[in-house]
Amino acid sequence: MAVERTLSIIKPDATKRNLTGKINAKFEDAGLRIVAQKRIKLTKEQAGVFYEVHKERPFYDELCAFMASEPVVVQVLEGEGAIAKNREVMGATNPADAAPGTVRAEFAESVGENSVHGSDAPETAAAEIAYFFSGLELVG
Ligand code: FUP
Repeated sequence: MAVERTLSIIKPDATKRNLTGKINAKFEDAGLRIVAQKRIKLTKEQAGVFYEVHKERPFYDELCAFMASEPVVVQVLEGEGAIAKNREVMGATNPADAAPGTVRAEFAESVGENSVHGSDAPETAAAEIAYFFSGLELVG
């Protein structure tokens, strides 16, 4: 399997509870390498652009407000099959459905406040990485 890069976000519910290190440990234990990382505070507009694909969904407004409510940690994870591996480590969107040991099973508070985001395909990974990082910031 090819080495990939994927965009990960540690969301406001998790940064607020000081869980960045615990979540990063799960990524690293799974063989994912954090090749770029920064803590930023999004505006609601910036969150809205990031989640544009969900614009028509009933939860869009609440989602954007939540993502702008506290700092987030945006990061690029690298590894063999990193996109699927990261989603495995994250667990299902709704923590009630997330497998034991996954980030969302252990830390997420609800389907909306679910601690982490991870890209779902190579095309979205490339676009999402470019939204937050310049090439100079990616040090593999
Ligand atoms: P995921 O790829 O697992 O993050 O899930 P989605 O792309 O389906 O959803 C993106 C985000 O929208 C979720 F992380 C949280 C939010 N969401 C809700 O708030 N309610 C829903 O019913 C579904 C998603």
